[in-house]
Amino acid sequence: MRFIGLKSTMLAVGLMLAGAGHAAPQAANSAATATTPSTATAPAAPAQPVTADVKPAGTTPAAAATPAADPEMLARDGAPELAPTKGIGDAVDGDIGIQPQVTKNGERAKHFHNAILLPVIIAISVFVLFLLLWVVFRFRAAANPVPSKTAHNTTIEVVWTLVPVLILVLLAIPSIGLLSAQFKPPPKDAITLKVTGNQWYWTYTYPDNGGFEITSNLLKEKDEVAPGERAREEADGPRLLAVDNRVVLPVGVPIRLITTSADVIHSWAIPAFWIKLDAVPGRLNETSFTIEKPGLYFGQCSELCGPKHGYMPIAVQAVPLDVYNRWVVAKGGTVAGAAVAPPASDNAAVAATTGPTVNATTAAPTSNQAATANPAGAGNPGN
Ligand SMILES: [Cu+2]
Repeated sequence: MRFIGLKSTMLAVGLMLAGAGHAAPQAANSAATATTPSTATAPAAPAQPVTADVKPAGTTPAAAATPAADPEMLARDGAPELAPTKGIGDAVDGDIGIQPQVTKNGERAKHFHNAILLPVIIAISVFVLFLLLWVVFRFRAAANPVPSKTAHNTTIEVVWTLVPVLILVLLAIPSIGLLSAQFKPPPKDAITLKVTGNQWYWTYTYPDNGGFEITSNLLKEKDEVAPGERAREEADGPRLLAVDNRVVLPVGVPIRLITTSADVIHSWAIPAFWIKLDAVPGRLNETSFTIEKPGLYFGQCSELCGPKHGYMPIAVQAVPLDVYNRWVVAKGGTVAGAAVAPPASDNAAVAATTGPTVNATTAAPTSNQAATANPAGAGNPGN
């Protein structure tokens, strides 16, 4: 009977761990729901983005010096010149894993995934596989002609119920902490970026900077553009990810991200930020993040939104705060705490005198669509 008890114990442990091995990834998935960036295309390159002159974290918009428009700083779309860095903010062929993260939550999530979830999942899977092979060979009919008829063992049943529960609880603690960090409200001095999904392009509004708006379309390839239309170049970014107007955001300053949609549900996702937020018509979704490193980061719409869903990429350019402020002014926006004389916009100048308060958003959006001649709202035909 002792031998039968031992066998039963081993089988029970095997079954128990099989259950835990199945359940653990589910816990991981549920923990990361709503904000898990796509991991299928994740590179893990160590290189740093190229931009120098990083503003220290924690600098607030109000502390900014008076910015001045600097046309020489600007690339064709009005954003500061910055070419993509291989392995940063984008997928790399053949790589697996999660992209290098440039937000605190992203680093935390990546660590949780790599240092906790993966080892637990692998250990359980390997142990269960070992037990299965052991059972298959040791207790096959030829080696074990008279099988045990043991049916119940209360101790084992309690163990194989409690141990998986314990494993899940231990995984849930860091998981729930991460989930709550991802939805922590932004501080009052955060800069707001309002993202509106459209079929099939994005519009971005900067309500804290005078309410100007930019429209971001996919840059088509040379053989796809109409005469006079701008085609993608290498410095713009990879095919299907490069856009005509990049979103420019400051480094080290909390960003309040608000998403909504003008038509169907889209999802604004940047893997390097650990951000994925649905854009739902008639609703505002909100989250926040702080970009820690300057660079160019790419993402895509991550909610099936129609036939051209794959042709509405996202490109975020993270720059030091003073560069961001100059870009804002060049776009006709206003900068907090600074007397600004933006070009060609009386409304923006009025907003500047009162500061970027709630009413600043009533200023008419300033058009900036000269960069590519891609008409706002036209979307892209794709391929
Ligand atoms: Cu979409």
